[in-house]
Amino acid sequence: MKLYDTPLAPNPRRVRWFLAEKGVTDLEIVTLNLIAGEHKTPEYLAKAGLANVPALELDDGTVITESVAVCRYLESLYPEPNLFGRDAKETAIIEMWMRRGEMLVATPMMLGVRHTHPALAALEKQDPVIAEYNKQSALRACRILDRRLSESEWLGGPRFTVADIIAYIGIDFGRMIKLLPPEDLSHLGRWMAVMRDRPGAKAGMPQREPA
Ligand SMILES: N[C@@H](CCC(=O)N[C@@H](CS)C(=O)NCC(=O)O)C(=O)O
Repeated sequence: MKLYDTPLAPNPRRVRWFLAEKGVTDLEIVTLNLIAGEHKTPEYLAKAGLANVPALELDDGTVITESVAVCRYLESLYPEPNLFGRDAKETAIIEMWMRRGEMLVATPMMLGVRHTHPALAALEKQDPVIAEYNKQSALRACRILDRRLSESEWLGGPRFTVADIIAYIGIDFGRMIKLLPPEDLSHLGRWMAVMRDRPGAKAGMPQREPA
C-alpha cells in the first residue's frame, strides 16, 4: 500500500496518527508538496479523482480518499487496538463524537487557518470575513467538547478512539495561526495535554514545542 501524504496538513495527519496507534509501519509514504501543486498533476488526479490528500493506494490499484474512510479501511485490516467501537452502541457514540469534532471544530478550524495563514494563499483566495467567522465557530464549538470531557475521560467514552484523533488534530491545527482554545476550558485542557503525549501525536510531524 502507498499513502499519499503531506506534512503539517491536518487530514493526512489523521491517518498518520491512526497508523501510529495501530503500530503499522509497513506501507510506503509518498510525500506531496501541496504548495508546489504536486497534488494537482494529471497523474495524481487520475489516481485520486480529486486534488486532495490523504489518499491510500492499495496493491490492486484501488485508491481510497477521505481520511476517515482510509482509517476505517485500516481498522478492518488492523483491528487492534480497536478505535472505531466494538458494539452497536459504542460505535454509534464514537461516530457521533467523531462527526461533531469534524463538523463543528475541525472543518471550521481548517477554513479559519486556510483563509489566514500567508503560506496558504497559494491554495486559497483568502477572505478575512470567512477566516474570522470560521475561527470563532471553531472556538465556540470547543465548549461543546469541554462539556463532554467534563463527564467522560475521552470523547467517545472511557477509552481513546478515532473521535479523539479527529477533534484534537482540528484544534491543534489552530496553532498554525496561534489560535488556541479558551483557557477556561479546563476539561478540554486536561484532554489536550494527554493527547499531546500520545505517540501518534508526533507521527510524521516536524518537531515543535507544545503551545
Ligand atoms: N475530507 C477530506 C479532506 C481532504 C483535504 O482537504 N485535504 C487537504 C489537506 S488537509 C488538501 O489536500 N488540500 C489541497 C488543496 O487545498 O489544494 C479528508 O478528510 O481527507
